This record gives sequence, C-alpha cells and structure tokens, in this order.
Amino acid sequence: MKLIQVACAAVAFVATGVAPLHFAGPQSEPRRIDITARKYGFEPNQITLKEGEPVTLVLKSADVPHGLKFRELNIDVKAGKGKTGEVEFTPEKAGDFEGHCSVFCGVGHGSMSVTLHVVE
Ligand SMILES: [Cu+2]
Repeated sequence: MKLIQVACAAVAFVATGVAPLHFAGPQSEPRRIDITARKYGFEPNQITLKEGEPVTLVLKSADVPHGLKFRELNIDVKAGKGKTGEVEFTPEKAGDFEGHCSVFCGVGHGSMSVTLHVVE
C-alpha cells in the first residue's frame, strides 16, 4: 500500500510537465533552476515555472561574463567569468517572458535568449 502511494506521488510529480533540475523538497525552499551561459546561448533556453511558486535562478557562466535580464520581470542577474550569480523571485503573472544576455560578450551576444513560460 505504502509503495503504491509513493509510486503515485512520483507519477504526479512527473505529470506536472515541469522538468525539475533539482528536487527542492516540500515547498519550503525555492525551486532551484540552473542555467548555464556560454558564447552564445543559454542551457536550458526554455524554462517552465509555476505562477506563485518561488524559484532561485542560478546563472553560471561557462566562459566569459554573461548576464540574464527579463525586463518585464525586473530581473537582471549577472555571472562573472566562470562564476555564478543568483536571484530569487516568484512569478506573479502567467505568460511567456523573453530574457536576454545583459553583458556584452561578443558577436553572438544579441542572439542569446531564454524563454520563461509561466503557467497557472
Ligand atoms: Cu552577452
């Protein structure tokens, strides 16, 4: 019986459609989203968040300094050369939000983007 409950919980977790990079535990800590920036792109570049669920965006640079800015969300996180920067926030509005690299990093800088899908 116990095993069935665990199995169901696992299925429900997977069925949310959000691919958790790290399991943050039961609602206490913000969910951690790791994003790697390198010339010239972000990995992942599509992220699904839930409205009202606090998250920590952790931006890691794999090479030169980069940043990630979501103008509409008032977020701008920077990561120095080979370093990590993080910002905590709670998406309050459903929709798609485009983020761009906010530190000039070379010829492909303008094409570095991330799409945040905030779902209800
Ligand atoms: Cu850049």
